[in-house]
Amino acid sequence: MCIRTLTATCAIGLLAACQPSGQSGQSEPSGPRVFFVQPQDGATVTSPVMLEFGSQEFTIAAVPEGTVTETRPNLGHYHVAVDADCLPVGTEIPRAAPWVHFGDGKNVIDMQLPPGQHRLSLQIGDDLHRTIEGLCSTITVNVTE
Ligand SMILES: [Cu+2]
Repeated sequence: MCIRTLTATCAIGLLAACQPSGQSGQSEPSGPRVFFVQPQDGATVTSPVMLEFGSQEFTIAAVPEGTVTETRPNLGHYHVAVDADCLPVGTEIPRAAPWVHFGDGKNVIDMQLPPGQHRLSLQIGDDLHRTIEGLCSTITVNVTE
């Protein structure tokens, strides 16, 4: 929709519809996705680190109470892991370290992290905590004392 010469105009009026391609080597396809609102990828932070998650074209909801036997379509909750990668599609996310489930539908946590460089993976799981295609994002942060 927006050609390159109109990028400045687009940035003002049509930010959502016109994202320059090739930014930092990553294109951002449209469609459902999850991302860290903060911290930024590559950020230098101090512990505890406030993590905030966001989603686009996907609904975040708490897992229903009681025994859950089926999932609701296009709906899920966040999971975050420290120094771990995204799990393959369809995997049940372990209810154990390094994974933390946000089954209550929350999107923030103050996380204690030891100094050094850490990889943070944010991944959506459905009501049965199973991963969904394309809904994972990994960033790296540097924790200083
Ligand atoms: Cu879960």
